[in-house]
Amino acid sequence: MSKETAGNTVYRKNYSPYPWRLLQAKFRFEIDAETTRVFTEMELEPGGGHSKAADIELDGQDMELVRVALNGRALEPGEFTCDAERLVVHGAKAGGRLEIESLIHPQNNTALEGLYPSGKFLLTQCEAEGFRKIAYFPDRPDVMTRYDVTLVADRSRFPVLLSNGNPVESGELDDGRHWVRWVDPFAKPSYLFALVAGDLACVEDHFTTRSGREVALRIYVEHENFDKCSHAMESLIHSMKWDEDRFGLEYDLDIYNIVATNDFNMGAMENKSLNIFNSKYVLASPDTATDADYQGIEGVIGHEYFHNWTGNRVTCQDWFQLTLKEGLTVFRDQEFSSDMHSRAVKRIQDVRDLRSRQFPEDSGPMAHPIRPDKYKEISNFYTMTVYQKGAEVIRMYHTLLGEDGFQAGMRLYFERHDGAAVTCDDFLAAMADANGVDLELFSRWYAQSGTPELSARGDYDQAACRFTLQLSQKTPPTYDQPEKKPLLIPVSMGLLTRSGEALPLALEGEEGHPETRVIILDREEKSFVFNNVPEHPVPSLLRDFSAPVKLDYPYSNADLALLMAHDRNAFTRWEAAQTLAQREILANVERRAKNQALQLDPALVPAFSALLDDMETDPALIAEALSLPGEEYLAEMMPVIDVDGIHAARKFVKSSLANTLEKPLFDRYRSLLSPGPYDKSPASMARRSLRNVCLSYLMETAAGIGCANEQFATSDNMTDSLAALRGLVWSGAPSAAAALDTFENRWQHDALVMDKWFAIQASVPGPGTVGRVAELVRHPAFSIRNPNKVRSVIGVFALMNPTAFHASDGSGYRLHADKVIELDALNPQVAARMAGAYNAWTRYDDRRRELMKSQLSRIAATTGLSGDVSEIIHNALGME
Ligand code: 0A1
Ligand code: ZN
Repeated sequence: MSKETAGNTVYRKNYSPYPWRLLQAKFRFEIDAETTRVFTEMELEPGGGHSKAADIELDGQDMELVRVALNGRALEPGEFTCDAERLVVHGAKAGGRLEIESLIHPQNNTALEGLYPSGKFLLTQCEAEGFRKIAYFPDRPDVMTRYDVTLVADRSRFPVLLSNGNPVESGELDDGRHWVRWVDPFAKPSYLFALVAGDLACVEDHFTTRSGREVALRIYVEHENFDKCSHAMESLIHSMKWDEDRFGLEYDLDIYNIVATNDFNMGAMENKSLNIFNSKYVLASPDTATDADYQGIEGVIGHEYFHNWTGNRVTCQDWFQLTLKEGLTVFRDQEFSSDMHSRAVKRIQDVRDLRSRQFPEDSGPMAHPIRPDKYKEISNFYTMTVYQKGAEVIRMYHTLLGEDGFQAGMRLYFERHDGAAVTCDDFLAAMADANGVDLELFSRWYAQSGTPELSARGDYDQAACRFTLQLSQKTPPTYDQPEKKPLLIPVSMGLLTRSGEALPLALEGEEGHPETRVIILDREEKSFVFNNVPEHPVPSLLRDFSAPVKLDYPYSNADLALLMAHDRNAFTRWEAAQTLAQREILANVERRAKNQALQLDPALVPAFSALLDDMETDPALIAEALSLPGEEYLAEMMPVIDVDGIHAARKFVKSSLANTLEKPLFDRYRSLLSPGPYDKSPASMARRSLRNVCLSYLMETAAGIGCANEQFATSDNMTDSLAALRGLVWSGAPSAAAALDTFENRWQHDALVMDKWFAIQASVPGPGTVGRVAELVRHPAFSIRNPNKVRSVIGVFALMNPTAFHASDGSGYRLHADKVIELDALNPQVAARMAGAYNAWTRYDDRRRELMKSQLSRIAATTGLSGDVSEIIHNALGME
């Protein structure tokens, strides 16, 4: 990827292949925390795009170069140049064997990219461009080669030495060091390289693939966590089985290693046969992990495992294609979780997440298509858009082609591209060719940013028994793209009678489909005429959220109540409840702004009360329906965000419902008490989920504190303990401080549980939390060097607690900016995530805009600001 730069922006259109073919890469790492010596040996020959005069350009950062030799001859100064970003070997002609010796200093690496320390061990993180901090190398995903890696280290400090592939040899040196040689038989790009060295415990199991390969499964953790790996191991086994059953994909090596670390910038990393995980996504026991943690572990273990085919066997040509592996792999992990648990609940949770985090990204200064056209710092593009909207795009292929058509497309994709580095266009072509369809129009989803607005209108002709549904679309301009074109939007739908019966769906000239069908909007406007419709129907639209759009249909509240009670599709039933609640909350935001009294539409009460009385439906679904839309999503609905109004109105609606429905809430809460000890079955998780939603409503009533105190005192699991603690702390209960102390005393030695203790306090609504956060960052268990701690305190406060972060005196912004600046000097990637808190700054009132702008300017003016934070801040400032 030639980094043709215009103020160091990288453009997709400037892609050109690497002029050399890399036949082999051999490494010898003499590992030591202070200084690690790296010997690199590469076999190069001219490749596609090679010109005779070509130099050999290698990426390299934060390293010391000791020696370079070509074909056995040490190069003289003048035969190569080396600067802070690359090593260039001049006049390499036909290539040959290039040898390099270099030094790195892992101990000083606080950015957690490259080779770095965590606790008492050393590990690597290479995606996207971290390998260049380990060795001089063509650090780009389209350069794939086989790795032969020898690790040498002191046996007592580093008894475990791991890399990708298989251990083929090992031995002892007479100075107390030992060595292991690992060979990975699969060619791979450098971002999938990993090494781990240290004293770790290993939990082992095995899996037999359906063609009979015996795979050793090993999870490496720090010794004290040895007993917290069983759920991760089970999840891995389930993932391997599921990928065989649903996608026909088998594991391809004899070893699958996972290493858990407390110090990780992201969730986990899919390095070939040596995954590295944030310990949050490995370690669990009922008393330390919540049900959400258990599900998160299953999802992330699945995600990394599924990358072995979608990402590793077939990888990305360049980083603009990131969604090729990420959107697809998120889709696969979503499907895995849906097949393992409730499909409807998973869909609801994913859509909630998309709306509250991806929609704002698309309407803010970092808006980009799922396949971006340019970037400054690639780490800033591991986004909700590339991942979650990318997964929605894959889901639309699935909706359009069906499971069989989709799987045929996947088979063709692997047939054509196994072992190669390819593009999103290649994926689309495989889907189109396998199904004999033209997906030209669909390709716009890759190129266009922004959330499309889908507007639907119905017209009923009684005499002709005909219902006409008129659909139209418009994507508002985004910061990166002023002009938008119509997209291909699949709309899954049904029609309901006023008594909730499903009507057959017969378009003109058709026999009719029962209950659900997918109609396709492929231009700006289109009408669909349904025949034999005996009465004015209520349309059920966008079932299962068949496209990532904002839907507008003029439903009456009665229509919504009907859909909520009778629609065949669980997602649209939930959606109707959300829309009802959202209308009610936004109406109260308006009343409050006009100094009018807040009020609850009495029609809402029976709809919510019916949910509490429903003993048939999955309790987890009822819990979702009772959960009001979040403040971030409500903010998306307002041209000027009224932070305090949204919070007050939402609280008013919740509290009014809670006090009106106190008795049924209390009864349901009581009835859901688990009869026995904790178990992690989906049914038990569903009961806890509904019970704790009831508790959160009850916290608005006189009964709440009593329930929470009792639950906190008697719970045998983290899900219930934490829900009770949150209830007490958020409601400012007299017992809250003591409960926090009890919790802290019990868990002070467990980093992951302490993250929860921090997060609960940083999430308390209201400006008072600014002072509390200032105290939390001074707590001995807090460390700004640890990303999980940063996310639990600064991330929760700045990205998930609007009434605290946006405290009207600007104190939240000041504190946050101080921390972003401090963090940037240590870990730019995580600092850049935190800096995203200002992304919607132009949508607030004048006073807050000014206050935010001055902090943005202060950050921008910091000397030595990283490229990561600079890109985020300058984009935000550029919005004016
Ligand atoms: N490929 C990983 C995500 C990941 C990206 C960057 C990282 O370090 C900066 C780490 C992980 C995934 O999708 O799981
Ligand atoms: Zn991924």
